[in-house]
Amino acid sequence: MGDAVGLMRMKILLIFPDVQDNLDLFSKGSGITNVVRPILGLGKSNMVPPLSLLMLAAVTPEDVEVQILDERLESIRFDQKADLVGISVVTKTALRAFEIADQFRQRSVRVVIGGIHPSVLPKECIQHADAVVIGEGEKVWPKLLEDLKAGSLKPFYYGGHTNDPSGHPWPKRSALAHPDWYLTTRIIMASRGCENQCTFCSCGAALGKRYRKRKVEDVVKEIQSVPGPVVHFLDDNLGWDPLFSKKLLRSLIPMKINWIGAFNVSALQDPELVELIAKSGGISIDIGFESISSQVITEIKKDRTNDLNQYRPVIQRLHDNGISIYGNFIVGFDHDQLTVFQDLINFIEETNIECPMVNILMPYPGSVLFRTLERQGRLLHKNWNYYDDTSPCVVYRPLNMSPEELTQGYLHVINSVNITSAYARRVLRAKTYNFTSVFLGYFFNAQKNRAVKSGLEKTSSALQLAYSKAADT
Ligand code: B12
Ligand code: SF4
Repeated sequence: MGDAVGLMRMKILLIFPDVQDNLDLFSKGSGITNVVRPILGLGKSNMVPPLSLLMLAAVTPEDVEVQILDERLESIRFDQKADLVGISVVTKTALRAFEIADQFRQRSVRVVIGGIHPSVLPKECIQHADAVVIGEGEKVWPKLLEDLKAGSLKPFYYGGHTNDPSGHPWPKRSALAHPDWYLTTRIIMASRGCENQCTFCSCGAALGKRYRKRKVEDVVKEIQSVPGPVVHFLDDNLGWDPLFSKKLLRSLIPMKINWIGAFNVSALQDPELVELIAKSGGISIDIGFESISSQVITEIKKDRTNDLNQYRPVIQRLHDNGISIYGNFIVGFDHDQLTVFQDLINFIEETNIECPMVNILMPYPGSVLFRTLERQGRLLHKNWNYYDDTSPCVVYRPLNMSPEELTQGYLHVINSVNITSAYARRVLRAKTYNFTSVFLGYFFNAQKNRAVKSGLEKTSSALQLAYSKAADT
């Protein structure tokens, strides 16, 4: 394994593993999307390509051949020639990533693993890899490749979370085997990191707690260079620095684009910002409401951005400006009672949030929540396949309800709010009629409903196991 790679042109294969991906609008197998996809020319499509691998491809030296294989779109040929395989891993894909890594290593191909899961659990991941990258990849990747060439690959590389993203090259979209199979490759990250420290969230372990911005001019140029129907900003929070947000939005106005992105509630309290969102082509905004209980907001340390009294005015302001809402909510917090489900349904119906994204609380490794539940002995298992916040599977023991009650309550919410008739009703009332956002919203709601049902079938045996374990203890 320590051999130097020869003088031939080095070939790297970067892999994004497949597991059922509930948030991807066009994931395999949905009846209506199968009909609509070819009409729209989308092929066998998923929503967006993996930015992590596009960034690694961008910092790969020119003399190295690099190709991105998205397993969600095509199968892996394990007999293909590669000097190195790099795999990007979130917790939900960890076990599949290990299988892929093991297969390549059996064929003497060296494997590097990176992403949020290995950054948090490097010792677990090194069991299946020749090297693990902890933190961001841009700075260490070229060094790692040099070490590989010299035959001195190290087990761990530390990329940190403080790189200045304005120094990064643009994502290398040409490394994608099938760019036209995605809904859009116009994915843009204008900033990195989030300074909030919400206890359930593991974003800090992924891109750090320091908010770092790119130059607005550079972001604008990147958008201009990529065609596509809609720009998808992948930033954790586009609203953290209002001066930066407003400068960016003003620069987008002349471009006449449609875009979607995430903002926090407190940023959206500013009417000027909301007007700029509308003028610059913001059609749907993703908001982390998380809960409508003040006790929960305090429990999860989200008071800094989430003032419950502002939820309704902010929603109204967005709707008045023709902007639709992806509203994120979580059920199963320690302060949640059995009433949480119906309360949430009522709130969503009253406020007409078009795309409610209600999930069961998921203790992702890297979050404060994970460490707390582990310490309290409340994790039911660590089978990463079920660490998926859009699945109906509960992986911990909730405080005021049983895991089964949490699953049933969650299903009740999904079956009430993510059905097409409820979606249409909310859009009509909110009067947010932008064609693209209505189209995306329709698929989002349908997909969420379908994904939960198929997830339930797949996970029912695991659920039974987890629930009986919970009942025993
Ligand atoms: C945008 C986004 C999405 C988008 C797009 C995902 C995509 N196709 O790329 C959508 C909405 C589709 C999505 C889906 C999901 N997401 Co998401 N997503 C994000 C978000 C906001 C940004 C990800 C991103 O593009 N970052 C930009 C790139 C450049 O950073 P990066 O991915 O971390 O990669 C860097 C390093 O990690 C490292 N690296 C990464 N991979 C590799 C590989 C190698 C070989 C090397 C050397 C280095 C390396 O180098 C990269 C460059 O610096 C993050 C939050 C965050 N702050 O990270 C959540 C986040 C990654 N998502 C999360 C989750 C849970 C999911 C879903 C599982 C949700 C679901 N239940 O379906 C799915 C899984 C999708 C998948 N298969 O990965 C969690 C993961 C938590 C965890 N521990 O697993 C995060 C952290 C948010 C959270 N709630 O905490 N997601
Ligand atoms: S939930 Fe949102 S605001 Fe809270 S830490 Fe995560 S990214 Fe930041």
